[in-house]
Amino acid sequence: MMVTTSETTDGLVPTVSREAEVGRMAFYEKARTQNLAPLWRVLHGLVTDEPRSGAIPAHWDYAAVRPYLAEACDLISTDEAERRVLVLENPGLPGQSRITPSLFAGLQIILPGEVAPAHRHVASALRFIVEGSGAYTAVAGEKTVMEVGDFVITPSWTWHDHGNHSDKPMVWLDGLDMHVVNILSASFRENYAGREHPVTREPGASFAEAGCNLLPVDYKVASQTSPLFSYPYRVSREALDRLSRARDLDSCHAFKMVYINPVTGGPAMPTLTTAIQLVPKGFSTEPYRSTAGTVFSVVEGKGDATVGNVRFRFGPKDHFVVPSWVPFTLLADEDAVLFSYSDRVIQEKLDIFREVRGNG
Ligand code: GTQ
Repeated sequence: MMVTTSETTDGLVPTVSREAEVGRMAFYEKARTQNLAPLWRVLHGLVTDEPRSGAIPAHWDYAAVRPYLAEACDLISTDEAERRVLVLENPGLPGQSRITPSLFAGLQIILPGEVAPAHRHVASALRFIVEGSGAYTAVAGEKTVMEVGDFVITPSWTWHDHGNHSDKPMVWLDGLDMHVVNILSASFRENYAGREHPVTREPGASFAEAGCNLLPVDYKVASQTSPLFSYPYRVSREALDRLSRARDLDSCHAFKMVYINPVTGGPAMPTLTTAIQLVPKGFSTEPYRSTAGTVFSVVEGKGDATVGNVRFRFGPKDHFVVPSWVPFTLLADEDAVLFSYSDRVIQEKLDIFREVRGNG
């Protein structure tokens, strides 16, 4: 057999004669009949030199998105839709309901008088409130009223319904881990027999139990998810404000706090890292990249974000995504507060998380 060499992206590799190639193709086809496939044809696409997420930097201006949410309300009720959500789809991953390969993001809108019926699923959800005031989410029999900037958790396999008794529409960002659950083939879901799950606990019960640096004596940890399912914005905003006076800022993150489970000291959710950060007026963050693709929801302030080669303005209620391994910076013209979530906690559990600070 005549063997020559040629230049490819992998460097100098042997090429084969046409005759040998025909022989190999016949072998591949024959092997397929036995459910066998040659690794050498796909190896470097499977075990890549660097993360190749397919996701690209993208942003959703709220002024552009909001009319679509309104139009969705004209077209379908919450009852019919079950959850009236417009998915924030990464343009690099069209038709897959993904903002990154592992993360789901959507904007859910619920009108006055509507109830999103009770169901439960293995996938965990986070809500980050974007617009409105006074609608509630009920988790495992406890209702909590939601305000802009609140972070609310729906732990895995807990009954939850959402309702709006206020006089204005309510919009929140949904972040779910269902793509991770699905890749592990571990998804279950079921509807509750009624529309709303019965309320069995006082509002504020979870906060009393776990939110005051106190725990009931002999408290048993029942799950890895925080028993505090609501983290009100007024509390996190004040923490950021005080922190900004008490600590030096971080060159890449300014003042960034992760939401924790107060019982374990670990992350608030077992599959999603959630954070709130303050970038003070005039501050520009140093370039930062990590293997954890991250979704941002802007609460306050305006500025410029540069994500890879894409530069855009951000302002309140806007959303954007920084894919894995893409360097980004934030420059705030006004004190800016941003919520974010990623799959970092999963990567840390698996010892595969990597980050680079600065122009490394
Ligand atoms: O509110 O339960 O955006 O089950 C996607 C799936 C929201 C929810 C979503 C869901 C929900």
